[in-house]
Amino acid sequence: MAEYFKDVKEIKYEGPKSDNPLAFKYYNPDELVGNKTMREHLKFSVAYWHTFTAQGTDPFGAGTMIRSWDHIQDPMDKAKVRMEAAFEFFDKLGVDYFCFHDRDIAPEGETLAETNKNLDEIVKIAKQLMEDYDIKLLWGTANTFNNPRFVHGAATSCNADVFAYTAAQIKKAMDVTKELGGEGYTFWGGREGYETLLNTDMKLELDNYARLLHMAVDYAKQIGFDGQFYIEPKPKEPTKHQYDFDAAAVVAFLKTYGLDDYFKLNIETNHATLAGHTMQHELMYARINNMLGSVDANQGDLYLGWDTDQFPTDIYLTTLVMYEVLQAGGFTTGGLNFDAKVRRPSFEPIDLFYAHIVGMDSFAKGLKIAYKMKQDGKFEKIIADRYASYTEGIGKDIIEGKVGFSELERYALENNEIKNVSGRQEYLEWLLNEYILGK
Ligand code: XUL
Ligand code: CO
Repeated sequence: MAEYFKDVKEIKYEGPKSDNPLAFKYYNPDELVGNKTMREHLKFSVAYWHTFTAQGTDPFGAGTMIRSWDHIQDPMDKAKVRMEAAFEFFDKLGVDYFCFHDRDIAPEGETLAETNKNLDEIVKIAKQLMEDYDIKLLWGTANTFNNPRFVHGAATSCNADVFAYTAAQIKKAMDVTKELGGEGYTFWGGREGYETLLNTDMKLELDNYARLLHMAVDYAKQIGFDGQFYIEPKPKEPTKHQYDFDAAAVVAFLKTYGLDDYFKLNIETNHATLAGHTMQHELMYARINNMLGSVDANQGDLYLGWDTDQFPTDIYLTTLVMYEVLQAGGFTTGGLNFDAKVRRPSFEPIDLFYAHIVGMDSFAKGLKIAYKMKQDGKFEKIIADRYASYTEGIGKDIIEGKVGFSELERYALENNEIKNVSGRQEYLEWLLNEYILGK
């Protein structure tokens, strides 16, 4: 097999003193953090679409990426070579997982049947490479947003033919995910939303979205696919308003339609930011609803209002993400998928390595800090103390449902002195700094 990234050898752990940007300083895959190795805690995955399919286009300019398969004209030949290159990349980087959309890995044909045939051919190659390199599929998904047929949405399109096409495409993507032993399957509703309410039957669209998800649940049972289903919230972009707005909206939607037993959330940092939340907020909301499933690891730009999908380098962010993941008991089926792309001017193949290495090291460092925070239990104790009034007296009666308005009125009328204590935010930020900066 040809070598596609000739300038790069296997990326190794060299420790914090190393100044080699093609080595890990913090990610030491077999190092134990508690009773799990870093590799088991972090479950890194590469996103096929950004790293292998995308060419660096933006709304104002053409692709810039230089890739060793650029010269190949035939789309199927290109897809095959790209797949081989991808596995060489996963292997050299030392990740155990990847994620893909059906259309990232194989080109569309003239008809759905031809498209499915193309997909089958590439999946066969992927399956063999997965075995050869011992790489697993974190999750699969269907791209039901790019083709112009999805102009009005996919499951939420006003056009029933598009709904049918969407169902057929997702059915196939689930087959393929099962075939490759995928640990999960993600639904990201890129165009499941609206541009204007003046032409939108919101009730029908939401009902139809739920109908499609129920069909997916039924089909998973039918074929014996036991991977985890995820919904990935995002408030907008490409659609003006997307129904899977944020974790809270998705949890409410799943509960409303009786789907909550079958889905968890795949939370993405830049989507949280677009919804006006911190990533920690989104993760915590999912966690307290037992729905924290997987993470699309990236970060946005403070000065840009769109989904920039940058590689995560902010240690405050990676620490707080891993703190929530540890609080949730760690990943089971999910992991950290780098849904991130190199900047358009970072067009050389080596930039793909620099980008993933800094992302992996940032998360490894974040894991270690978060583990120490959790082990020390200082933040948990501060929170427990803050709510101590609910562990005794009237607070306990409220929690246990022993009192109603009348009893509480009697209590309040007699309790003429309410005492509050400081929330200590600045102290807590100092404490977080203590962990992040280290002694
Ligand atoms: C888009 C996005 C998607 C999903 C998978 O913003 O995050 O790539 O992760 O469809
Ligand atoms: Co994503």
